[in-house]
Amino acid sequence: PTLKIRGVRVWQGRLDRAAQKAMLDDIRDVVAAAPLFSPMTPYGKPMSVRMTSAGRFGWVSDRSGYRYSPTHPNGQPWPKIPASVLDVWQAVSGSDREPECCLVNFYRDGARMGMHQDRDEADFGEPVVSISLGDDGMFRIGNLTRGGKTESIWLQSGDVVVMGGEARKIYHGIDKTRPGSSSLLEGGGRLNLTLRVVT
Ligand code: MD3
Ligand code: FE
Repeated sequence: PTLKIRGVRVWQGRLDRAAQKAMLDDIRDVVAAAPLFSPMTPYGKPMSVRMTSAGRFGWVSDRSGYRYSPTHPNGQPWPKIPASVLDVWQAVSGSDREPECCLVNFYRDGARMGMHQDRDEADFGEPVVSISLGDDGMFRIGNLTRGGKTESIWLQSGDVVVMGGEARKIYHGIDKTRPGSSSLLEGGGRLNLTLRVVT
């Protein structure tokens, strides 16, 4: 990794422009098969980040709460995780399992993700791998409990982040994006792919 912050490993520039474009094409196919939606929080307010998934399970949230589901809210199974994305997992995760969920987060201008832990998965021994595409995103890294001092870094298109071991349960979030910072996505915005073993 080019950077290690509180156990979070960051590979800056892990994907070159050609690899980013190829992956973006694959994600376009995923989004065509499983359209982005605005998950409803249990409080009844839609999230500002739009989402979809690929893999055996996808992350959904509605008035009855959030959970992993084998189907999109439209009732269809999720598309397969693209090989270009699986290759990154193989290269950096150190896991001998395959990811079961590729969550696709799409940030348009003003979208953000509040500080949270990823704790809906059965095995915290399995890492989470994140791939950033498009506009820069300000990633905030906190602690194992809510609150306390935090550190922030800008994630750029092509950066890969791995949360394993202790870091797996750290509070984290995306404060903002930098609109117009990347020309990768035709209409602008930031895409983040997170790979997880769920069961
Ligand atoms: C640190 N997504 O989908 S990815 C999420 O950029 C999520 O869309 C952010 O947090 C995004 O849950 C951040 C980086 C990330 C993902 C999972 C983590 C960092 C993490 C799990 C533990 C610690
Ligand atoms: Fe998260």
